[in-house]
Amino acid sequence: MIKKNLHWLALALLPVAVYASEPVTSWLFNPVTPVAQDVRETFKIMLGLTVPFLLLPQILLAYAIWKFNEKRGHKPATFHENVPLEIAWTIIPALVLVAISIPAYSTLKKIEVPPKSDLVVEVIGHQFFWEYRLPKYDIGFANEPLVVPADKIVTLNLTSVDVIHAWWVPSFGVKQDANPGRITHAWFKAQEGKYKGQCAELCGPLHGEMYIDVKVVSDAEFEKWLEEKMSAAASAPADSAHSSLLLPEVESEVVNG
Ligand SMILES: [Cu+2]
Repeated sequence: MIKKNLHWLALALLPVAVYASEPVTSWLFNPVTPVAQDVRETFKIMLGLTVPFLLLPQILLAYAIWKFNEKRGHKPATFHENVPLEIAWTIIPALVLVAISIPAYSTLKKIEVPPKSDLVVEVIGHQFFWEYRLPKYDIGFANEPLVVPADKIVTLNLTSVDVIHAWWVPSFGVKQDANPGRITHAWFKAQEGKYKGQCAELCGPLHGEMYIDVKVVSDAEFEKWLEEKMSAAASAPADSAHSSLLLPEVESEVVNG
């Protein structure tokens, strides 16, 4: 009998064991920005606080089905209500929700309020590619990786020329809509590396091909890349120069909080 019980218990505790052994999050992207790290920590806290609410009723239910089975000679109980129990199962989840809201709001604030920007990048969604402009250096390009310096605050001003797109790089914890006629903001401060993303708003038949590549490089590499881009822009015909036509007011709109 005890052996049978242990089987149930082992089965019920399996998700806890899986969660405790870290790899449960290994299928997610590695966080490489402060925001992404906060998002990951918030996710873990939420999972830890909510999984017991999933498990406890299931364990109790399985136990009750086994223990109070009619075949085992149990007569149905006739009691109604249990006020202390009902108060407890209202107050405890309410307190857990309050506990969840603390890291959730502090993470949201971090996402919404960018620190002082080191580099402004205009991100423009097109059906079906991404265009980037660095107004400070008067360069722009499309259909190639965005190159930014490591450990610098990169502010993104996003918009779209046609439909709603969304610039999503999971490792950065950035997922921001790019809306036509509006400018939205996002920011990141990433470690060196190559990161992949994807448009995250269904924008048409080739939406699935709107990949995002970001190369986060050292200051020296970034300077070198800038020089190449600027000399290429200087030698190109005048009409292909990338002035900030779509976003004339963008620089003054940057949040430098
Ligand atoms: Cu899309």
